[in-house]
Amino acid sequence: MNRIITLDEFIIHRQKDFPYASGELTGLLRDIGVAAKIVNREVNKAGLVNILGVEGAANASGDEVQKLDMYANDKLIDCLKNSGECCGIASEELEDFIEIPHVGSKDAKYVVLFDPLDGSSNIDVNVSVGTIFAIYRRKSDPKNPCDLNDFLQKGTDLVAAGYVIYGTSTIMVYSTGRGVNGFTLDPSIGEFCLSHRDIKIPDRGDYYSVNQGYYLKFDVEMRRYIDYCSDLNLRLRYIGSMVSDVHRILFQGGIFLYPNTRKYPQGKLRLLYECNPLAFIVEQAGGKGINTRLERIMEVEPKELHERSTIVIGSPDMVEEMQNFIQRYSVPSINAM
Ligand code: P6P
Repeated sequence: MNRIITLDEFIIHRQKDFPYASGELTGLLRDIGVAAKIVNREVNKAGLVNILGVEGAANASGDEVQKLDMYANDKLIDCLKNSGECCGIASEELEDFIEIPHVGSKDAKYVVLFDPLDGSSNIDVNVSVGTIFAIYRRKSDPKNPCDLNDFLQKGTDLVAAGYVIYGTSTIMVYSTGRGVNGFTLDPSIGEFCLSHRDIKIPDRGDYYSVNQGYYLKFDVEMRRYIDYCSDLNLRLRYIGSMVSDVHRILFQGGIFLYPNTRKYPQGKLRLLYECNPLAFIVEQAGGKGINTRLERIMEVEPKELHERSTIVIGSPDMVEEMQNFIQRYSVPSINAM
């Protein structure tokens, strides 16, 4: 039986990969692990909300019951505040970024962006949800407060990124740019334990993941590709929780797509704290991540904190096939003529 390796032990051991690392990133990743354990506890109780009270009502102890995504948001901020390693945070739940005050004399080197509870609408029907996080080195002067440019960084500048999936088990998957590893929470000891070492995505898989309900609203190249997947008898798996859908693709191979629709002409998913971190993970595992303009997701220059993007990520051979469909079937837009 293999020896248990906890997340903390693994992070500290791998800190040696970074000769100049002085432990700040290690502290950040451990803080995110703590927040994930706290969120996991509440997500798993969500089914009891009728006993604990619904959002906005006071629970037995008189505390107001929060929406779980706001709860997750606040817990992540609390945990990241303590470390002193993070000078700023941006969240899907917050309109603007927030500056984190200095802890002691420490000059925080990093900013963190996250979607605290992606797919939270699925909680009411007991479907897996997830936390997605992205860590960048700040660009501004450490003596000054962080600024927007610290957050508007390309995916290629990511220092670390990952996600936590709260499902049949709770798994944290992350990368610091040297491969991808997964840690399963063992509730009996309250530790994330190394369970998936050096994850590699298969070159192709039997699954495609897209909201086929929008089929008639997709561009012709997307419809042709979906028809192609159907002709290949690939299996459609889409539960409307990006972390869960991408997690399946990462482990079993396949392709996840959220293209432009009439409602979301730029795509629905957020570039900075959904597309970039998951594309980083998929690329680190040997996969590919592009948008429907055939740009590598991680090379897109962000312009706004909450900007949206189209996304096609997954097994390299399948993303390349999708690229060919876009090249072959896309109709140049009239204004491009
Ligand atoms: P649709 C959840 O709301 C989310 O942000 C992602 O987790 C998910 O992939 C997507 O939106 C689902 O969107 O339009 O298919 O319901």
